[in-house]
Amino acid sequence: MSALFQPLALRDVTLPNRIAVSPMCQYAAHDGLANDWHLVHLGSRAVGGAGLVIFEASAVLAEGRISPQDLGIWSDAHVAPLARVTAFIRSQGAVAGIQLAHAGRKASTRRPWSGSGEVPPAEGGWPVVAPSAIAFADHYPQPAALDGAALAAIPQAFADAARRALAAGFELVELHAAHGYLLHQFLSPLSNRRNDGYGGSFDHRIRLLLETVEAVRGVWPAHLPLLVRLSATDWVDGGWSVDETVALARRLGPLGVDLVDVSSGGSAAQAAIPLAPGYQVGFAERVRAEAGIATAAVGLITEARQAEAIVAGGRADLVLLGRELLRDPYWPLHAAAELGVAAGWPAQYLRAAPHGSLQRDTADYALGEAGQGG
Ligand code: FNR
Ligand code: 536
Repeated sequence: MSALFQPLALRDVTLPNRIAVSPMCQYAAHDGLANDWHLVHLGSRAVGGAGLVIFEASAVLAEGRISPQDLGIWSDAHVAPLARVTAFIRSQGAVAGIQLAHAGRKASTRRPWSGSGEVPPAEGGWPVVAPSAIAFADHYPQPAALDGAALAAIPQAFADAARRALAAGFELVELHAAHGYLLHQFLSPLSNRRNDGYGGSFDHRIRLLLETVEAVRGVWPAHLPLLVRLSATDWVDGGWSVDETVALARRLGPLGVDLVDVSSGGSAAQAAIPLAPGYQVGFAERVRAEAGIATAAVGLITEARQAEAIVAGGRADLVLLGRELLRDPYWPLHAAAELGVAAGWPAQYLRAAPHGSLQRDTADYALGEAGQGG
């Protein structure tokens, strides 16, 4: 029996397996609106057998976009184009989730294939905000410190976005508090130098995230799951640490967070990250064991047996794949075949399914006619 292909229940939502599409910016939107690219890209991965498809970082405010081409959910006009995509994903038996995000000081930057660093105002760039007025790196925008009404508006913006996500047909929301974006900027002492109630001590640095979780949980239905993505470590001395990640995760469960998606990095441009297969899995394992909350593992997970071992070994409840699912949208169907599990091949593709991975009720049709036409 495969652990990877066991369903996972999160509140009233049951993921059909433990394989999720990790959120990945496509830099393909105009005015934040989903379009045919998102339908085909995300839809293909639902066809390919992922149990959960998490839409890319979607900006809760226009100024929270990483690039001008980011997906957004800052207005009601964003709902209908997203709903077209979630309806297709659901029709394929997958669950649609969305990552809600604000880029903070890493906003208003060029998409990767159009150079790097700040988009100047003349080219449509905008002023950016952060916990403190410290730029991420050379060629990044100089942020203004968030204060007063603009700071109070952040949890509200995430809550408004969650309400729109529900209207758009999403069954799962993930808050992006990783990779050096706004919520992570508050967590990390590298980017948060405030001396008010939102900076300094651990309790003060985690406050904006906790308030955001509470605001979102207040509007996101009790029967639907809420996830938070964290960077477990900044990978530099004096930065956010794995111990702090565990302590934070202990606080998230009681506020109604169902699963912590454990990534790393993004706070410090100069960090040296020891990349290796599954290099972040140990963090998910620690959070799961020490904070008593479900976790997702992500990062250089590319092999079926590797993913199976992570779940079977109790190191994480869910695996997220990013780049491997860009290379091969049918990775989950191939993984099922490799693990000898019957997988949900789309009826339209049954004649191409390997014999071992057919479900009993479809085998007659798929294997009929000795593989010739018919
Ligand atoms: C990413 N990643 C990412 N992470 C995130 O939390 N929100 C996002 O929108 C994006 N966008 C994004 C775009 C692209 C093109 C890549 C390659 C990556 C990070 C991604 O979700 C994942 O955590 C990492 O890529 C590590 O997993 P893999 O790719 O090694 O499986
Ligand atoms: C990878 N990226 C993450 C993005 C978009 C750009 C690429 C995101 O989270 N929206 C990344 C991984 C880890 C740390 C920083 C960046």
